[in-house]
Amino acid sequence: MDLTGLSSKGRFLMVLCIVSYLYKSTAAEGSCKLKAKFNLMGYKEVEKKTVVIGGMFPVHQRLTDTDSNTTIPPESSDCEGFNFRTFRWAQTMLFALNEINSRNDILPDTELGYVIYDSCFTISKAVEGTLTFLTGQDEAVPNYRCGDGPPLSALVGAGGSDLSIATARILGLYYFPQMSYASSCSVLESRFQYPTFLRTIPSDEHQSVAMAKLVLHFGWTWVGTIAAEDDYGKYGIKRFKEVVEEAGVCISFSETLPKIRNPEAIERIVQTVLDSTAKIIVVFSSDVDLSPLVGELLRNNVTNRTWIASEAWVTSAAISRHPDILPVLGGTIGFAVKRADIPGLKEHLLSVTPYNDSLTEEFWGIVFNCTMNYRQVLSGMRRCTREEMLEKLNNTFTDVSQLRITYNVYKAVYAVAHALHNLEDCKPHSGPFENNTCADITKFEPWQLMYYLKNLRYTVPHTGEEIYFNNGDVDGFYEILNWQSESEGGITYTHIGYYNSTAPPEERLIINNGSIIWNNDILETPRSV
Ligand code: TCR
Repeated sequence: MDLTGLSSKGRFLMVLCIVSYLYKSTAAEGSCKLKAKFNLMGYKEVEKKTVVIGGMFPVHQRLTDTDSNTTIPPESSDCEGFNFRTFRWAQTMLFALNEINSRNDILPDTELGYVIYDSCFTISKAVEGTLTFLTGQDEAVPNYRCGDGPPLSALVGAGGSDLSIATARILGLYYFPQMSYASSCSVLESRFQYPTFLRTIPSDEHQSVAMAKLVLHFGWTWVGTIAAEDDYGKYGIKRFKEVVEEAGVCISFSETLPKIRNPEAIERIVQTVLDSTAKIIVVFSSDVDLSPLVGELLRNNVTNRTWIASEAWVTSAAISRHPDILPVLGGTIGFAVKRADIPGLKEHLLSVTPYNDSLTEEFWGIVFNCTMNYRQVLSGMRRCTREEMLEKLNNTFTDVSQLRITYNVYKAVYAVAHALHNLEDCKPHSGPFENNTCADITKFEPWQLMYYLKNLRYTVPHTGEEIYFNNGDVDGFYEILNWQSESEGGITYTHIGYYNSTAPPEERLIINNGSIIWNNDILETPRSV
């Protein structure tokens, strides 16, 4: 394949063409077409060395259906279903980068730039983004990167475990570090298969065991399970079942939530729940995959059950802010990763404008039901006035009360920055590499950064939490939350205990039974049948 030919085509595309000299061969041709819709790039042009960090977030929820017409060249699919929660995660990466760039004690002589991809909750998009990132092209040709711009450091992403499993296999080939904030699946523990994967979210090995311990704690012996049709759901439930079955608990039913819209399958699951005598139901799923089932449970008014929530939906506004959710899901108990307050983040989120990039433009249009696109105005849509105010809204994007995965994103960006800092800070002749050499921040190899990530220990700003990776993983710690009714008829997540995988076995699960309010506002622990 003629690689030079490819680069001269100038098909490298940016949404924000801030990085004019980043890819000389293409920028020289002045071809900055707006084609790769969901890539954001940028760094300030200052007299500093620059390193680029990649980010990948599932900002859209799915691919748009495309017809399989093979008479025209195929194009990369579009995405739809803008998700405010995951867009907050992406914005948090920008916030953390700004914070780091304005500090003098981390990377004082180096500026961090970024490239952010939307993985659209889809493996193919995640793979496409990874290849684009590695190659610097909008065409995914591995092993090739045009121009000799700033070095790439690590990829923060990719979202769900099934996406990270795919991207980690590609990145692993190049020994390129990946720092995940949400991919918790236990299979990602294997350094043999995923040599350069690290994460700031604990492995689900801990969560599955914690859920099993919770079931045993209440003396339940008959439970139903529901899992998302992905690695997160399948492996999470598998491990849970292993532990409870060993302790003599029986599984009444095991259902799988479809990934692709399938109302009949959802109705069947509701019927199974209704027909079963099991009153305790464990659900390992993301909120996106669980939503259709919740809608159907509400329609059928399925009450009198106790739902056990995995981390991915326990504090999801998409589920808990449903009107009339209380009779159905009130009393839910679930596991949540550490929460934090991040000073300044709210202001950053409120400062987003529709002019930043294509994602903020789309966000603005959805939130204010208007458009910036003159063609759409001509076809009758309301034009955005610029007077719209984010401050006045109260939505998931600007809600900073449950910063959990968001906090993991923050920690992940800081981890990469600290590792880069240590790499730059290396003392000549006493470096860790062959013959005591150091790496050069302007042209280091991915494996050299991997060395610093593996040996990293740093303290997170504002919270003081100490982060280090044990074979790529962090310790298993979860807060246990209970969905209780709020005065205005909504739901509050009440803290009823925690699970700490590093404590001695009998002290790992701590629950204050007395503080729990079960479904239907009952105070007595429900029985499993
Ligand atoms: N791990 C899941 C994905 C996921 C998620 C979330 C998605 C987690 N938490 C919150 C949306 C919202 C935890 C996985 O696939 O590994």
